[in-house]
Amino acid sequence: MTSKRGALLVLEGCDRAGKSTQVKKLVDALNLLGISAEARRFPDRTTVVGKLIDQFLSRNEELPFETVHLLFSSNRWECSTEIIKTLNSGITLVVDRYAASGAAYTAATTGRDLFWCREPDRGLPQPDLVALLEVDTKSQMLRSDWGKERFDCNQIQQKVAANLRLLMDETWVAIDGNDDLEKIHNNLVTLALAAIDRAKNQPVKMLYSKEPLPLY
Ligand code: NYM
Ligand code: MG
Repeated sequence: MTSKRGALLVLEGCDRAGKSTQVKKLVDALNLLGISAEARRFPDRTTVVGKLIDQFLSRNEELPFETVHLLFSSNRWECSTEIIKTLNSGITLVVDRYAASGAAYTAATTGRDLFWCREPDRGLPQPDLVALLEVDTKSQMLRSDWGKERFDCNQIQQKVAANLRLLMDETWVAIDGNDDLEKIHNNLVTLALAAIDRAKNQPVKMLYSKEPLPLY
């Protein structure tokens, strides 16, 4: 790493928590402040694996949920080298969902424990900050396209919300997603700037491991 690296910032939460809106606003705000930042999202439906995930989510493909779990993780792995390169080139990434969604949704849909669910993501680039947007699950159902995709059901969402809470560690911050949009945004900018500052002189770490990621 020759210069200061960018930070890996992740927004997590149930469907309809406001993540996509906040990711866009945060990237725009950071760029306005002169900080190079880009948005990403998972699942990344543009890749080979992502296309299969999209077929599953839109109910055009039937697959066991455990198989899909590995596809979601695989989708992150196929992007991981590029993510590391981007971070090490000094660009901050603001990511809409990451490994925690993988574990929280599969634990909710299969009943498998969170340890099993986390395992395929071990060794991925570790987020420098995970902001968990928590919303009143009832408001999700008001969305016009609600229920079209798999997992868009209140019972699953409530389990996902509980699982996300269980996955919290020292890199996470919980945010009240029912708050005013601008208030959430301002909060996220403050958290992001602090995380970017903390991360800039440290190597990218490995997820679910104390070892730093070997540079490549
Ligand atoms: N999802 C997303 C998972 O089940 N596992 C994962 O690893 C990820 C990243 O995909 N209901 C689920 C959560 C969503 C669905 O995501 C599609 P989005 O953000 O609605 O496009
Ligand atoms: Mg969704």
